[in-house]
Amino acid sequence: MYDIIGDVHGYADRLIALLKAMGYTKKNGVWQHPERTLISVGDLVDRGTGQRETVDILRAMHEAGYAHVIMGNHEYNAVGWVTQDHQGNYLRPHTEKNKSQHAAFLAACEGQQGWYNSTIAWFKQLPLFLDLPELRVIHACWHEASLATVKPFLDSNNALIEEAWPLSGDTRQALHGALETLTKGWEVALPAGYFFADKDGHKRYRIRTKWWSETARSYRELAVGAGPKGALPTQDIPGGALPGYDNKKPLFLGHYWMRGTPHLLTPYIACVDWTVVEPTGLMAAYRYDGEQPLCNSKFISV
Ligand SMILES: [Mn+2]
Repeated sequence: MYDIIGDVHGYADRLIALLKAMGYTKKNGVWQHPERTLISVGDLVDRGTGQRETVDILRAMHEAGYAHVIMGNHEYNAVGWVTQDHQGNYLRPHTEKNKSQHAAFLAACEGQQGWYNSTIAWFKQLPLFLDLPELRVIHACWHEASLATVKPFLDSNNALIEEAWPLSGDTRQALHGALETLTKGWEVALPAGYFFADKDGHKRYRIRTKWWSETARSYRELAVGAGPKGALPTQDIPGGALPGYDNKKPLFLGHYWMRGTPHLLTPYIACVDWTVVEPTGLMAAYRYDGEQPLCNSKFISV
């Protein structure tokens, strides 16, 4: 069965510790388990000191058939950093904010042009999601309408086709919004005058939502992740309706900077990103053995 691991963000030492804790061993240079397949929810890069090592570990596992790796928003942005639209603009604008978010990866790639080119090419081949018989995996938001929008732009492995990349930055195209939703989540603009500062001190005027929630209605209840919740309005989000989830199969996500002891979001949804990037955070996984609903006791973390 499957071990689904959270965002690594270049913390290769924590990744290795988690692999060891789950009984994986390194043979012929490749981490592997005799009975289990690893699944990474993406976000391999940015922030930590083991950028290249993280990619090398997971790419080797992927290519040897011991792991699935899907695209996180950081891989999506890494491709966009070096890929231009039809007007010659980078898909990921080279602003100071974007540059600082990507700095650890770019620094690790300095003088490593061959490795960098090869890694970007590999990122482009990563599927946006997995829909296996037993489970689904996506980085941020399983949204049927967005999945339908991107479908004509996907290859048989659910990776974006080459022609889709230059179009993906065009905010007038439905493709752009759909990719943003799938990889970055369902975001909602705050009412005029409201903002919060994220963990890097950048002002944010939109919140990431608990898009799966069937009960929460207000901005404050629906906000997920970093940011002082107390600063958010208690009024309901106008129009209200969030996509929700159909619970047809267990779903695994990364992305959300969860804090505390790993636990399920709902009986059918597990986020495996428990914020390894912070000193008190965890590198976590969910060890899936076919159970429905999911179970809090199946999390493991280091
Ligand atoms: Mn992440």
